[in-house]
Amino acid sequence: MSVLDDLAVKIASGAVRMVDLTHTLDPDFPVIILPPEFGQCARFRMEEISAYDHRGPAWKWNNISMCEHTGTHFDAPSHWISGRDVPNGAVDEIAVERLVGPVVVIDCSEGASKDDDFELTPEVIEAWEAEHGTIPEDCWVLMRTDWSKRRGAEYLNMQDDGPHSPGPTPEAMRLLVEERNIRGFGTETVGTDAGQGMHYTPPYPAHYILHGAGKYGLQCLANLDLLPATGAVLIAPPLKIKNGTGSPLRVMAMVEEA
Ligand code: 23J
Ligand code: MN
Repeated sequence: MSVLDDLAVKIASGAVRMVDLTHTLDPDFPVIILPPEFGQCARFRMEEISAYDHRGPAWKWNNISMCEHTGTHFDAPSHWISGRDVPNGAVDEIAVERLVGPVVVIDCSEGASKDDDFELTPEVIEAWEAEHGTIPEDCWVLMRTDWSKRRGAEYLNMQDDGPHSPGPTPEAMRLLVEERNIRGFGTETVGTDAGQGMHYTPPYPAHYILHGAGKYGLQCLANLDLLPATGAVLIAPPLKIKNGTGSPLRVMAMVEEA
């Protein structure tokens, strides 16, 4: 059987399990809140055009609007100043082959349950590699924190000094990007960076280091607890927005059952 015939049969039978890693686009889903001197990201909005009524007797449809970085979304290199001159750095320029690829999951859920500012460090990555092997080149790396199970104000976790949520250190990002040469990095939190990520050098190191090297980001992922540490394939195609810096998308993974 050909690879594709085999895959189609296995998806239909459940031998290859499809996992939806996407939150529902919903006006109530939180968006990142930056310090007030900066421009802000818009939530998802939906406005009814018609619903089988005098505005359109046989059809229902809606106008929608949102920030490129609302809900479960993709970050392209052009999102960050470090990536402004990266070739093919906007979502419409990324080759489709880049949008399907292998994925590993680093489980930080225990640490994140005890520490809202839990850091993914080189030590955490090296401990993961001691168990699962070296992170392969050109692989998506997802940081599992179970943060996607939080609801309402708990998700942004805004305190007097700003948001508190887990994320990677600059050293961890340099290891993943410069030594492992990953394809991209994804999180269950509102950013690829920690809530307090502006206090690192450089500020927002995940954004700065990933995008400067032409790597991608995924944020507000869900269901990472349903993925194996290694062996899954991620499907993450952003919308083809001309010069877009990111886009909401449906993210899914294929997992071969043992
Ligand atoms: C702009 C500035 C800082 C951050 C972000 C956007 C994001 O997290 C994003 O959605 O890319 S941290
Ligand atoms: Mn983003």
